[in-house]
Amino acid sequence: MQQRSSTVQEPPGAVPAYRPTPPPAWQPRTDPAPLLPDAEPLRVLGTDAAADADPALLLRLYAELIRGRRYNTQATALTKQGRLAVYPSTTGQEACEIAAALALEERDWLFPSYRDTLAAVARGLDPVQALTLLRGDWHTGYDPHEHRIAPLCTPLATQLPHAVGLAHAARLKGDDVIALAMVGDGGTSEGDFHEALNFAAVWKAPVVFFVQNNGFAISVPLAKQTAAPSLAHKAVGYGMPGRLVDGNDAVAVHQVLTEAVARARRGGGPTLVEAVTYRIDAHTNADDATRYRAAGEVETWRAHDPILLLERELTERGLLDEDTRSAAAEAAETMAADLRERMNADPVLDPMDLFSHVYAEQTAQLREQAAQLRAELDAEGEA
Ligand SMILES: Cc1ncc(C[n+]2csc(CCOP(=O)(O)OP(=O)(O)O)c2C)c(N)n1
Repeated sequence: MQQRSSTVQEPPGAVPAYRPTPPPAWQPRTDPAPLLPDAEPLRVLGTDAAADADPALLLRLYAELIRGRRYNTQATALTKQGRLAVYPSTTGQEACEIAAALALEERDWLFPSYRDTLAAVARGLDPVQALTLLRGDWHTGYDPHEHRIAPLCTPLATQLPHAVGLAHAARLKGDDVIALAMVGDGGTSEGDFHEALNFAAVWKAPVVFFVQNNGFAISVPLAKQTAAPSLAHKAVGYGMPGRLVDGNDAVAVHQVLTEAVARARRGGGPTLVEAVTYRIDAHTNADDATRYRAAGEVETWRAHDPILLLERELTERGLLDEDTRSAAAEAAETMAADLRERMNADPVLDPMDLFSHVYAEQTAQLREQAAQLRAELDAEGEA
């Protein structure tokens, strides 16, 4: 091929010919390779790595999983008795819920979705308070500041920008606080998910985004939701690491979340964790999952149950004797009996509470409506 001369002689007085100059050498702004998730979800249980797991942690996870499963069955039963308006079960997802709670320090914040009451309970919230919203009672049901658990968010993914704002503010103030925000696979299609990830990465906010990919957004399977190689891959586009983990392996989820929290705490910025799990029950008690999925699929996942996986490991290491089993079962039963009894009592509600805690300062309209309700209640009282 003929080479072009770079030293063309211009005739005197001629307009210089246009000579294209090469653009500055292009470099990726961030090397994407270290941000990419592993090719397969991380597993610890049933692998050689399980031998390194601390027995105390395994036993703690076991007791929490047993209690978590019992909490799920009890809450579901309460919907059938009309004591709970709606319950989005986390049966089969307990490893994710428990690990999320255990990965945080007391001073950190949890940002749950409507499905994550178990994570709140595992963090120490009273189960009755955790279920208040789903019962249709008074506002959030607990003081978010006291427990460092943000209100359960029903509008999908709205908890994510809240988490970023809190974590960024904490960092500006010099407070050692991490925010862990939970979201479902469907929630990753919301604009709030993308905006939250973008701001978090640009600001290096101390946030962990924890996606529980349970296969479905109500009846919509993941394949109809996204064409991405995995949800963890979405992290790379924002410049943060994406991690993929087996969501039914309590030890693996605990490990990945603990590492992501530690990274955020030392100023490394946000991480997106995708836990691959499965929603064993219907979306809520108001949904019929048999209309959109085959029973065989559910059975395949039951064989990969988080409790089964952990029990196998504990048994192999000689850590699961009868006493341990019955102590865990008894503690779970005590919690369920207490929950049942307290949820069976009709709550004493003051209709005037409708107007409390809506705004820091009540608006004129709210004051007017409150006065109207007060007058109606007084008139009823006199009748
Ligand atoms: C902004 C918004 N759009 C739609 C809904 C209705 N909705 C409630 S739950 C849900 C599915 C969410 O699925 P996913 O994020 O995968 O979480 P999962 O319920 O499986 O935990 C939808 C579409 C909503 N709550 N908020």
